[in-house]
Amino acid sequence: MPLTAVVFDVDGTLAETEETHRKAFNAIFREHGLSWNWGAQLYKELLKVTGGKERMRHFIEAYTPVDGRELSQQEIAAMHVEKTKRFKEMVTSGDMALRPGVAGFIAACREQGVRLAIATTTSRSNVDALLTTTLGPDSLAWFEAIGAGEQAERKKPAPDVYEWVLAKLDLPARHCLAVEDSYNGVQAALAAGLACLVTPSFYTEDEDFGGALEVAPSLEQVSLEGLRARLAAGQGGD
Ligand code: XBP
Ligand code: MG
Repeated sequence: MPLTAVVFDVDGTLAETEETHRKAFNAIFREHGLSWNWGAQLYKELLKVTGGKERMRHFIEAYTPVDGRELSQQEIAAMHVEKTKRFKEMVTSGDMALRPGVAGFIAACREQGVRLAIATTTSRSNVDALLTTTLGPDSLAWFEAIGAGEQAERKKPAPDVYEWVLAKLDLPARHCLAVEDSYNGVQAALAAGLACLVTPSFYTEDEDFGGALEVAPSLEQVSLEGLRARLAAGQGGD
């Protein structure tokens, strides 16, 4: 099948953002007088639940922290709004960089007429902050569909955000390739029918990526021409 569009995950795939997410969560917890502090080892476990609000709820239920039991869904949502604001400030004022090979791969897609899209569980405003900070203010327009947490009833590993993106692109899944860094992301892409290339990230490098088309250390090691040839020859699980 021809490769018509590439659909990128954001966190961990375009950039190593999860440490910034973790610090933003901890800052907001502190400001709310909560005694929670998510360390890297705990955060790795918590990342199995996608979505910041869902992760906070899971933390309260699975770890029963002191001060956690009385938090309502509304309070969690309000704290998450503050966390999103803090994350954006950290991204736009800090030294956030794209992962190696990402800018070149996106440029190659644009040069070769391969359409671009995003499928992420994070909030849309975080995507905008990351793209404009790293790729420039015009870059949002390069992506024909930006599916974010707001668009998906169920977050990854459910296929919802990919299905939303496919509908926006008006393309069948077999014409698209997903790029992900986590097994949750791979499952979402595969469940929506897309072939999936994986570039594992800091928090996901020891995960199992069964079903992926290819696993590469980063996009620096991946040739778009090679992928297009493989998919055209029907090696994408079509
Ligand atoms: C990323 C996530 C997100 C971020 C935090 O998963 O799970 O929840 O950790 O962002 P993916 P929010 O890379 O599969 O999109 O707090 O905005 O949810
Ligand atoms: Mg990811």
